Amino acid sequence: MSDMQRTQKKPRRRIGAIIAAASLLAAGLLGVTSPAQAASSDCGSGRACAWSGYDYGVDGFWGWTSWQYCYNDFTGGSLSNDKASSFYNNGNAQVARMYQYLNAGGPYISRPIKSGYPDLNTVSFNDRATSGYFYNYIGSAGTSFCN
Ligand SMILES: [Ca+2]
Repeated sequence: MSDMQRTQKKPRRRIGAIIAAASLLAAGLLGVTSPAQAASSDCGSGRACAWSGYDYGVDGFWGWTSWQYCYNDFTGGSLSNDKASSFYNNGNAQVARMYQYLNAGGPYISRPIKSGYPDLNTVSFNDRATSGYFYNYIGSAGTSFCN
């Protein structure tokens, strides 16, 4: 990469950060209840859900997915793997996790019931998730029960 390309890239990154900060501020001004409402309308009670876009929405190309117990591999589904940007646990009893690799492999993120991450960048997990589980079903990872 030439020096010129490098200097051209920096301002663009800064503008991106400013836009991100501005949209976080706008989201705050609109009220903290809106992401939860979006989640509860899409994500059925007792399920954990992951969306391709931020704030529990789709990104316009990829979709979203949900599971009642566990889901070994998002690949081939409407969300697909390495696409999740938001995550909500609408379960009624257990912590929900998403893992970076299939069959509960690699690093993971967790949410207690009735809570989520509207932006998975905040936990360094954007576009990384490949499998998802409620806590009591992690032991079933890799079995056909979770396919
Ligand atoms: Ca995404």
